[in-house]
Amino acid sequence: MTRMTPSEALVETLVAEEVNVVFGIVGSAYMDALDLLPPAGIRFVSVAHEQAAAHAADGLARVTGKPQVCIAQNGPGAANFVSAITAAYWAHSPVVAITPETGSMGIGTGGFQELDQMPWFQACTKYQVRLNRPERMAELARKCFYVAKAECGPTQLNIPRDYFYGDMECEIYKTSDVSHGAGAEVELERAADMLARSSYPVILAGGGVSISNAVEETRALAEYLTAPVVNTYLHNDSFPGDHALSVGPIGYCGSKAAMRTIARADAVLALGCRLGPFGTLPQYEMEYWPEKARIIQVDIDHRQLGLTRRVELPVAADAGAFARQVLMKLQEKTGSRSLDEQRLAEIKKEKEAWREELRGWSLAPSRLLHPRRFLEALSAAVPKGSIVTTDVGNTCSMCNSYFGFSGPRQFLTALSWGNCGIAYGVALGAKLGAPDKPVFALQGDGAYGISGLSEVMTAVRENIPIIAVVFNNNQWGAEKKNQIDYYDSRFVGTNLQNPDFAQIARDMGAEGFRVELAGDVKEVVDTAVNCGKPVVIDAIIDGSPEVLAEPFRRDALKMPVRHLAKYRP
Ligand SMILES: Cc1ncc(C[n+]2csc(CCOP(=O)(O)OP(=O)(O)O)c2C)c(N)n1
Ligand SMILES: [Mg+2]
Repeated sequence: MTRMTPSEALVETLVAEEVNVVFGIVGSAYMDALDLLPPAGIRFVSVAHEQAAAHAADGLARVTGKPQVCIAQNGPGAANFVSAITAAYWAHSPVVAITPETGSMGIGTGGFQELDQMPWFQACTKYQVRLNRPERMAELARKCFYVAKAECGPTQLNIPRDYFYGDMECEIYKTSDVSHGAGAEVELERAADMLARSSYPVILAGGGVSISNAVEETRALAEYLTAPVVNTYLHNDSFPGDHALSVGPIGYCGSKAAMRTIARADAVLALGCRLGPFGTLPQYEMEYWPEKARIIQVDIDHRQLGLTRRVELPVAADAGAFARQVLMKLQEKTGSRSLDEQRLAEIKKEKEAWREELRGWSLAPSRLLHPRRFLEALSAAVPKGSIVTTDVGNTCSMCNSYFGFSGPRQFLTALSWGNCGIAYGVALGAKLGAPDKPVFALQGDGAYGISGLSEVMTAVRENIPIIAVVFNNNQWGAEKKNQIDYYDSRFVGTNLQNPDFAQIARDMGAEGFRVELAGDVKEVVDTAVNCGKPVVIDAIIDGSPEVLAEPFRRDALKMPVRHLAKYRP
């Protein structure tokens, strides 16, 4: 036991958890702890809006696999975290949100910046605690780190502001890492049996494969079975895109090759995967989900098993440990096997057909640079091994069929939270976790306005050289597409009028480039990668109706009905 103040206990806990960076905006509520960060060796990264702080902690957590921290002033500061912490929740990202609050003697009186912060974070955290005595600071902070790691998700440490002060005896130590195990023996037996009997098994590799660093185990199992591997929606980095068995992602704007392949499966191993409902919706007018296939679902969270689809074998386990054990069982049952060359040839043909079709789409005539032509050039120009974050929008969604990855923790996206404005903040954190890798934040012009543009100031001030690519089509394109398809092109609130983003970037101290031709993309990207400064690439692309991708939510939109004469077109 050592004598310390609660502020010291908090900061010492961060040190014990190997936290090097805290993201936030300063506030009087936690001045006492803030003052200790530099001598503790912790960098405070000050952002323009708390949303970006929480996104950055999420980005750093996704890249490092370790829990990361954001902190904000009570009330409005903490409230600004909520959407971004929800993004981290659906990304299964261990973020500890520290939310100082009104002093303990004022709670409930409607004081300055008072907010009951517990309900605000209830639905987007795995664990939340309101510090009830200052002496428990280290213990409860530790609990937040423990649960964030063990349950792969955000936690909230809520601290009445007067509880940073005082004296106490306390013990500081690092939390343990718990492993989730391979699943029960009987489940492993059944899984091996189902896969051995299957004539066309397909592995659906989810975010859990990346999170549990299970790419090698997945690859070994896939090769043993000659099972094609499909990525779940927006987890394009859960299996190496250049592997002969990789067929790409299913879901919105994903790979037709992947969807045609999984449609043929008689058994699906959904590995590290919650089978999110949006991720398996029909696409390209294709009902590809194999309704008759036998499904094995593996997830560390038992609450996700069988939640959205009936599965024959649910297994609460770690993706990597499960895959390793099942492979051993299969080898015992069926000995050594060689790759099925005929199936490999089929997969290759399927992928080539899709690539050809996709190529054709980008060659369609367009007024300005075709977004697909641009994405083709951009994906070719981005150096292998780069980290790419994407936002939510029509152009960003098209990225799903252009970007493949060599390994996990390279493609950081909004996933099912689907919030515009995520990519820049996540990229800020990602770059701090992987300073030697180029980090690209891909955003539509609308999303860039939500959180991006103002955070360029953060990147400059904090010297975080990320490369933003703004898909500038002067519109909220994804929503405009709904108005085109459902509302006879009556545009309400979907047109934008943008300033010169490259010039503004230069004014803010970053580098700025404008691109209007596919042929210029490579040179600009090379310059951006080598310039060592934050860069904004303003890509002027076509946004006409003909070049937009399908609406996101075809599944949920209806043609309008109007009973009142004044609303009839
Ligand atoms: C925070 C938030 N607000 C609104 C939406 C609804 N929304 C989904 S896509 C989209 C348009 C995105 O426009 P932009 O970023 O310019 O990309 P584009 O579709 O033009 O490529 C909007 C507003 C959302 N997903 N998130
Ligand atoms: Mg746009």
